[in-house]
Amino acid sequence: MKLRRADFPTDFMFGAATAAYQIEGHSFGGAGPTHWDTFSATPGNVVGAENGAIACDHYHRMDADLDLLSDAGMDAYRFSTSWARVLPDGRGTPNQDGLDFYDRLVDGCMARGLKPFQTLYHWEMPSALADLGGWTNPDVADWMADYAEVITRRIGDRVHSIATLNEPWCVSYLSHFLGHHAPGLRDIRATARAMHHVNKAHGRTMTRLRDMGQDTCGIVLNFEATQAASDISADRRAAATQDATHNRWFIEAIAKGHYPAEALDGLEPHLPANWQDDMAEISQPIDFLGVNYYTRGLVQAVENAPWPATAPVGGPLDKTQMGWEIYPQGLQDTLIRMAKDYVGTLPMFVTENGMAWPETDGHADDARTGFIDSHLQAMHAAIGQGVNLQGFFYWSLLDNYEWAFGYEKRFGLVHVDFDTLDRTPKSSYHALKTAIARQDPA
Ligand code: IFM
Repeated sequence: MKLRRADFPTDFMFGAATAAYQIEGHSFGGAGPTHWDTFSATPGNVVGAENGAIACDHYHRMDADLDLLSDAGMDAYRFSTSWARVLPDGRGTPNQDGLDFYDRLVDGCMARGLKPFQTLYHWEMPSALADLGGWTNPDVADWMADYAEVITRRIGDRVHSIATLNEPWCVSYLSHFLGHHAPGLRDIRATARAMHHVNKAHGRTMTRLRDMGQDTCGIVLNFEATQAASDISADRRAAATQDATHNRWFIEAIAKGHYPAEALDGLEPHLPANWQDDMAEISQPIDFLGVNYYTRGLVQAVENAPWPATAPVGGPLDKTQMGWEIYPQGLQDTLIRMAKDYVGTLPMFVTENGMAWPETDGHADDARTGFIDSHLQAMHAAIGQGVNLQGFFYWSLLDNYEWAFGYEKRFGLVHVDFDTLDRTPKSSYHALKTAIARQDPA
């Protein structure tokens, strides 16, 4: 890799990220059912109808996994706590085994000098709350704040930071409009409500965390480099619409207290009554912004179609195993845009960036090393242009459950054999370890 730790600011943190349902093994330790258990059990939703019941068995292998992070010389670990592991029915009586597990996880991080970056919601809605409408129910904001309080009482004294949600666009639009993720809806009213209620839940949870005296609280949003497939005005309008729903809806609500007009064009009739009353709580200050970035999105207009009247277009760039174009310039542009248009000098972290790549003999994955290298250069360039970027988390530490794609798409720095659950660091793990090694003082 071209860049080394010494090329980044002194306190810049390098880490890796995971999420609870994707690695823990949800069948262990008294966790309650989630909407991903039922979505994956419904034929046609998930490749091979695979689920997170065993996943990487991180529940029983946590120490070895934390060793992988510290052995690589990482500074921080981004993980999520599972709502349904903490509160199996979503509300009510906590699961002591679940609380104990996260207590051990945070202690395990501290013992290894890893800063724990917690995310409260990384996609597994407890089934009992999904039965009540999940993200379409306005009460979800209070349910989430209550859950945040329970887990924060247990580990809030030791976590380095708390993100309320991971990728609200996926939680709402991808899951309620495009139907790709649980709960698998394709309904504009449900979408508009979910898109507003995730923001409301963020705001309500921030209020609760502040009441509890927590600092270093923020949110993790996912961005794509949205571009028109051609220069014709209809395609440029399509790109503006997609940019509004994908890239602007959440950050604009949080940083400015309003929604973009291009998104309201289609969604406003379906928003809950008096949604404007929630915007003040949604737009309260955050302490950091997490940026997840993977690819660009080329988009074209679709004639005579209902809003948003857009369609994705395949691009010519090299692609990952997901079929996503590799476009590091988009990460640099996104970081600069966030700083310039929304958050100024607020600390930012690249909380996810990585590539899926097929299993290879001997776990040689030079393509992944090149991907990391090019995206580190994009981050470095953004810092050079004044962006207050304070860290980078590779997605993901381990090959894991890639949601609707099951276990086929491999994002890990560390290979997981899903028969034996053996872990083997890939060549990208070793390359990153070398790049971030601390130099001995001369
Ligand atoms: O695996 C996901 C993760 O859960 C959220 N961000 C994108 C990753 C890759 O698709």
